Amino acid sequence: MNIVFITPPYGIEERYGTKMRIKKGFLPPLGLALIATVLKEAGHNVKILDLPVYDYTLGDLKNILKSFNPDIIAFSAITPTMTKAFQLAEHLRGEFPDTTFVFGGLHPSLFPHDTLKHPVVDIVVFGEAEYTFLELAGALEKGKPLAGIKGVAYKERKSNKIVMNQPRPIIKDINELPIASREFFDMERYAPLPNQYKALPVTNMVTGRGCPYGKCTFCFEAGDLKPVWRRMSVDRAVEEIRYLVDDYTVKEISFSLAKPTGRKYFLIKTSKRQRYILIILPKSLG
Ligand code: B12
Ligand code: SF4
Repeated sequence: MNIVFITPPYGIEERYGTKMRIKKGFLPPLGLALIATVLKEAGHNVKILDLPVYDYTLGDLKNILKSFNPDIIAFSAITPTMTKAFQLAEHLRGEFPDTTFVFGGLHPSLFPHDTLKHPVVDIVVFGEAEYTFLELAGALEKGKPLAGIKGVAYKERKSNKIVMNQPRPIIKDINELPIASREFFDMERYAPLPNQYKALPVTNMVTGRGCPYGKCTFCFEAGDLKPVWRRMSVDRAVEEIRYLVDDYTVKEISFSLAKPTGRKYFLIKTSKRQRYILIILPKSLG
């Protein structure tokens, strides 16, 4: 199947309420890259359009999509980008009447029912989506029913009734996931904010999910749906660092975690005695 993932445009001005025109501050959306990697390994044709790093007009976007001829257009959204995701989907719906419109990401995961109430949305994938999306794409390809696919909510075609399937259990061991392929991105378009790195090329890694503290009441990481805290193994992390150094000659890595860490190093908890290993990225791993 031809599957395209879209993140709505969301500039630094909107993110931080600043009037400064800053072109940096964007990092590849690795959640999407993981889903795309899993789908590609299963034989699907996948594209990611991370709109914050492009200056496409709506016309450009439509042309790109038309030449890709998508069976599924999948929108990724967090709460601040939901309105834009809906607007974009509304603009595209008329041009792609036979394409399935899927919504996923943090906000649709928290509010799948509300998201589906919007007429433009066909299906919501809630929670971690690597395996859910793979199963969903397989079912859509073969025209199979969606009932029973864990982690999926959808509108029934005839009645328009919203159906919520069971949630999918979390991925207990995140080391089983493939390395998120960076081939889906124009890597040179990405860099953190200017005061957050020293040398280019710089990129990001996500070495865990959830938060080990999970107690701050204002935070998603501490809410009813808080993700269970899981870490990547040292071996798996080093494997990904090697890939980034060898294939993309990166000089710095920003480790993105909910847990407070800094750039260029990360902490791994080693034992119940609360010991930590500090890993500092060497100049060369070769
Ligand atoms: C790393 C991170 C960042 C990095 C992003 C790096 C990157 N591009 O990947 C940086 C520092 C750049 C960042 C920026 C921002 N972030 Co942030 N970030 C996170 C953090 C800590 C981890 C995200 C992550 O990588 N998770 C691991 C990956 C594998 O999961 P994922 O991305 O969610 O993707 C999975 C699923 O959600 C799903 N999925 C995702 N998209 C889609 C799409 C479809 C179609 C489908 C089917 C499934 C699907 O499948 C993926 C694989 O399982 C989260 C906390 C969290 N627990 O999510 C906050 C979090 C997402 N960020 C948040 C916010 C607010 C922001 C900013 C708006 C902050 C700001 N003012 O600038 C910006 C927005 C940038 C943007 N355009 O998205 C909030 C969102 C709150 C909300 N209600 O929406 C969170 C939850 C933090 C918090 N605790 O409140 N962030
Ligand atoms: S991510 Fe930060 S704010 Fe959220 S629960 Fe963890 S420590 Fe608290």
